[in-house]
Amino acid sequence: MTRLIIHCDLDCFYAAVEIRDNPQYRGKPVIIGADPKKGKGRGVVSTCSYEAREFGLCSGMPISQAYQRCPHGIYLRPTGEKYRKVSKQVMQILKKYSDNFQQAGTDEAYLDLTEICSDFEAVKEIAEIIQDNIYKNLGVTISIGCAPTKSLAKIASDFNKPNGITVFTPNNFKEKLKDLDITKIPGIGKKSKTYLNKKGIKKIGDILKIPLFNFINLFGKNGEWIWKVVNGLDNRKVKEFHEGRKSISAERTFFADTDDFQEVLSKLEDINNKIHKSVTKKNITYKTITLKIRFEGYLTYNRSITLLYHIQDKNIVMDEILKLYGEFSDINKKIRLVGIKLSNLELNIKSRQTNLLSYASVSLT
Ligand code: TTP
Ligand code: MG
Repeated sequence: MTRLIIHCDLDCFYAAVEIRDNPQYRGKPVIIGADPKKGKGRGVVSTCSYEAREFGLCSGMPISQAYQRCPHGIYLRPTGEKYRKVSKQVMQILKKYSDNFQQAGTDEAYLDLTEICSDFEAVKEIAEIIQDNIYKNLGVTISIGCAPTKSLAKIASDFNKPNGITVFTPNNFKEKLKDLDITKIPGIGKKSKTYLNKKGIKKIGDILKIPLFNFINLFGKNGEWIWKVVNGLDNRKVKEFHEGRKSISAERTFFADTDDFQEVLSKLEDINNKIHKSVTKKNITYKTITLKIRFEGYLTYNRSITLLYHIQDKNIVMDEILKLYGEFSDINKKIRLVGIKLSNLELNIKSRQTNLLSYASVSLT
C-alpha cells in the first residue's frame, strides 16, 4: 500500500519571524546571524530571507563574506526565545492534522496521512489547509512535500520553496528527482558531492541508472541507504519518540586511574553491553554515538559521531567508540572515567540489525 507522508518545513524560519514582527523589513535582504561589523565580524549566517539568497547568501556562510556580497542587507542577531515559541506553536497546529506526527527539527515535521486520505489529491488539499492555517495564525509561510516515503517528502518540501507544495507520487517521483543535484539528498554534503562527482555522479538521475550493487561498489557503506532513498525504498515510519528521553548513557569510573588499553576496552565493553540491553528492551534505535572520557585532573571530553541511519547494533557502536577513542591517543594522561551515550533516538520499526553496508557515517559527508 502506498503511504501518504508529508514533510513540512518553514521558509527562512528565523528571518521570517523577524520580518513578521518588523513589516518594514518585508521584501528586503534580511540576514540573521553574527554581527558583520562592517565586514570585519566573525561568525556565520544562521539564515537569511529569500531576497538575501539572491545575492548568494546562505546558512553557514561566514558573516564577513555575506557582508561583502550584500553590504546593504539588514543584519540582525538571532533571538532564540522567540523562535522556540513560534516553533512550539507551529508544531501544535501540525499535530492537529494527524496523530502520526514527528517533529524532526526546530522548523520541520513529518505527518503520515495514510489513514485519513485516500490519495495524493486529498493529501494536497490538506497541505493547502495547513499552509493557510499556519500563515493566518502565525504569519509565517511553510513549504510542504507530499510523497510515499519520509526522505522523498523531505526532498519534495525543498523542491519549490518558499510557500510551495510539491507532490511526488510513486509514478512521477523518479522523473522529478532525476535532474536534481545529488546534494538535495538528505545527508549528502560537500565531501560526498566531491567524491561522487569524481566518479561521474552529479545528478540524482545518475544514481537511478545504477543497480544497487554497482552503487555500493562506488560509494561503499554509504551506498545502500542513499540508493534506497532515491529509489523510494525508505521504509521508516513517522513516529514521535514519546518517552521524553533524549539519550541513553552509562559511565564508569576506574578504581584507580589507568593507561592500560585492555582495562579501558573491557570497561567500554561492559558499558556498551549494558546500554545495548536497555535499547533492545525498549526497542530504541539511535543515530548519534558519543564517547565521554575523563583524564586525571578532571579534564573531560565528549566526542560524537552521527550516522545517516538509525541503528541498533552494539558492534557498530563499539567500532565507532574505538575510532573516537583513537582521537585521544596523543594525550599522555591516565584515564579516570569512560562513558558511552546514544542519542538521536527513535522507536524501532522492526529490528534493524545492520550489516556494514546499511549505515553511513557523517565523516564522509
Ligand atoms: P532550515 O530549515 O535549514 O532553514 P530555513 O528555514 O532558514 O530556510 P529554508 O526556507 O531553506 O528552510 O533551518 C531552520 C532554522 O534553523 C533557520 O531559520 C536558522 C537555523 N539554522 C541555523 O541557525 N544555522 C544553520 O546552519 C541552519 C541550516 C539553520
Ligand atoms: Mg526551514
